[in-house]
Amino acid sequence: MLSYTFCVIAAVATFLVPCHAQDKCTGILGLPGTPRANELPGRDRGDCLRGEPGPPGLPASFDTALRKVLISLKHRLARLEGVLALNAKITEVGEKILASNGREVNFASALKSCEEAGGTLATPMNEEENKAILGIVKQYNRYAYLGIKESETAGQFTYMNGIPVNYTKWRQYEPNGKGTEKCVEMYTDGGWNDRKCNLYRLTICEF
Ligand code: MMA
Ligand code: CA
Repeated sequence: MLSYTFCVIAAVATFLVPCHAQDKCTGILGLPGTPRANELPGRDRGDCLRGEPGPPGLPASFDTALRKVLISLKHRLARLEGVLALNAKITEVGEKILASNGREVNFASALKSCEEAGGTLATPMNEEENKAILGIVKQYNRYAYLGIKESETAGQFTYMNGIPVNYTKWRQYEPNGKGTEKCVEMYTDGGWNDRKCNLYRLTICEF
């Protein structure tokens, strides 16, 4: 697969960058050289003349073996996800996986435990994700902190990376903290409220 990808990129690059000076063949790597028995193709300088064959490669059978490994890993992952979803340990929404440890802690601790697990606090980017997070909020019947914070400018809320939110689900009259409630909690109806960051709220992470 990788050698194929490389080949395509090299071919396109060769197509896009015509060679003007045959004596200055210093361009990008070119099309593969002719493979010898039990070797992967070498790589020549495709912007100009065919170059030297690449160094001896791995057996072509390696590619087939890697495909098999990938297929079995996919199966294994699908089964693990099935088990976790069946036991309501994870929720999959689009490309995201949501999970809670069931703990209620302050905002900083919730964020820390999500990050230590390789994720971040659940951050709804659209209605579908908000509903998926709401499912977990309802499961535990506890309000949850979201991965959203108020910036230095009161009333302006951003994702953890500082980018302003572009989807919101504020409840009526929210946000009303005007700089005094810098975190955001999700209620059991899915609506949002700006709230102080030192309360005990359900930890929901996204991965
Ligand atoms: C009310 C409402 C919220 C605010 C909290 C703070 C219970 O909800 O005014 O917007 O965040 O009070 O306690
Ligand atoms: Ca509020």
